[in-house]
Amino acid sequence: MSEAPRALITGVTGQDGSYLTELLLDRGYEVHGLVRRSATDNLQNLRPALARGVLNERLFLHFGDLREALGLHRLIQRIRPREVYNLGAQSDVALSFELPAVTTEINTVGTTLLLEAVREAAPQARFYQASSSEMFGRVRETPQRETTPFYPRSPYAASKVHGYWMTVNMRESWGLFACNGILFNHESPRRGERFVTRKIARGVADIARGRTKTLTLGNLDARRDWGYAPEYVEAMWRMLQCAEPDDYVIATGEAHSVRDFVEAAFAVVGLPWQDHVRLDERLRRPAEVDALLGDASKAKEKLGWAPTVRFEELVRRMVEGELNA
Ligand code: NAP
Ligand code: G4F
Repeated sequence: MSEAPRALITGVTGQDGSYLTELLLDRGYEVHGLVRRSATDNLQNLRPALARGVLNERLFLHFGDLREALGLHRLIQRIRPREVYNLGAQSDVALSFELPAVTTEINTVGTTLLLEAVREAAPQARFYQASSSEMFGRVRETPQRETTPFYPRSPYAASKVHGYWMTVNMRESWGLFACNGILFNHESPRRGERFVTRKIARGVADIARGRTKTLTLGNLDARRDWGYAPEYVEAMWRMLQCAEPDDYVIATGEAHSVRDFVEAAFAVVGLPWQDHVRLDERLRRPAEVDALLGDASKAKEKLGWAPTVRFEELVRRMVEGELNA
C-alpha cells in the first residue's frame, strides 16, 4: 500500500459517500469503501470516482455490512485508516416506521460495532459520525444549534440519537478522536430517489417531457433547511482535521417548505405546479418533523465552513440534473 493517508468510508455508495470519495481522492488519500452486496447495481453514484481509473490503486472497495462485527474489525485491522467516516445507514425516515428494528440494527448497533472495531484495531484513527438534524425532531428551540436538546420523532431519529451519544461516549471514555456532524438536509442529483427533493425534481422533469401528468406528495407544509451535498462533505473532512474532536451543526440557516421547493422546481421548466401536484394522505408520516432550521455559527468560526449554494440554485441544479439524465 502507498504512503498516502488512508480513509475508510461506510456508505460509500450513497450520495455523501460518493462525493466524499471524490474529495478525498482529490486530496491525495487512499480511499477504502465498505460496499454491501446487492443483486442489482448499487455503484451508480461511484461512477465518476471509478471513471478516474484508480480502482485497486487508490480506491479500494470491500464487501461488508455494518452489522458484521468481525468483518469490520478485520477490515480496520488490515487497512489501519487514519480517518473513518461512518456514513452507512438505513437513512430513509419514512421507511424507518415500517422497519424500526432493521433501522436500529444498522444505525445504532452498526455504529456501536464500528466504534468498537476502531477502538480495538486503530485507536489513533479519527472518526466521523453522520448524525442528523432529525434528532431535533419536535424542536425545543429555533434555530437549532449544538446545545439544542434532542426530541426524536421517528425510529430513524431515535437510532441516530444513540449513535450520537455512543460517539461522544467513546471520545470521553476512551479518548477516541470522534466527531459528530449534525447535518441538516443536503441534496444533489445523487440524492436517493425516495427523498422529497429528488422525487420532485424527477417528477417535474417527467412532466416537462410529457412522460406523466401528476406528481403525488404528502405534507407540503413541512419546512427544511436544504443545502448542497458536495459542500457538506467538505465540512465532514474539516472536522477531522481539527486539533481537538468536537460536534458541529452544518446547515444553511435558511428554511423553505416542501411547497416552496415544488413551486421553484416547476418554475425551472415554466409550468404551473397547481395543475400537476396531487396530495395523498398515505404519504404522511405517523409523526412529522414540522420545521428544521440550523445555526452553523460554530462551524463557521471553528472550521471556516460556510455554504455557498442557496435554495433556488439547489433546486435548479436538481431539476437540470434530471432533465440531463
Ligand atoms: P444514502 O444515500 O441513503 O446512503 C446510505 C449508505 O449506507 C448507502 O451506501 C447504503 O448502501 C449504506 N448502507 C445501508 N445499510 C448498510 C449496512 N447495513 N451496512 C453498510 N452500509 C449500509 O445516505 P446519504 O444521504 O448519503 O447520507 C449519508 C449519511 O448521513 C447517512 O448516515 C444519513 O443517515 C446521514 N444524514 C444524511 C443527511 C442528508 O440530508 N442526506 C442529513 C443528515 C444525516 P446501499 O447503496 O447498498 O444501499
Ligand atoms: O426528503 P425527506 O424524506 O427527508 P427527511 O425526512 O427530512 O430526512 C432526510 O434528512 C434528514 C436530515 O434532517 C436525514 F437525517 C435523513 O437521513 C434524510 O436524508 O422528507 C422531507 C419532508 C418531510 O417532512 C416529509 O414528510 O418532506 C415531506 N414529504 C412530503 N411529501 C415527503 C413527501 N417526503 C418524501 N420522502 N416523499 C414525499 O412524497
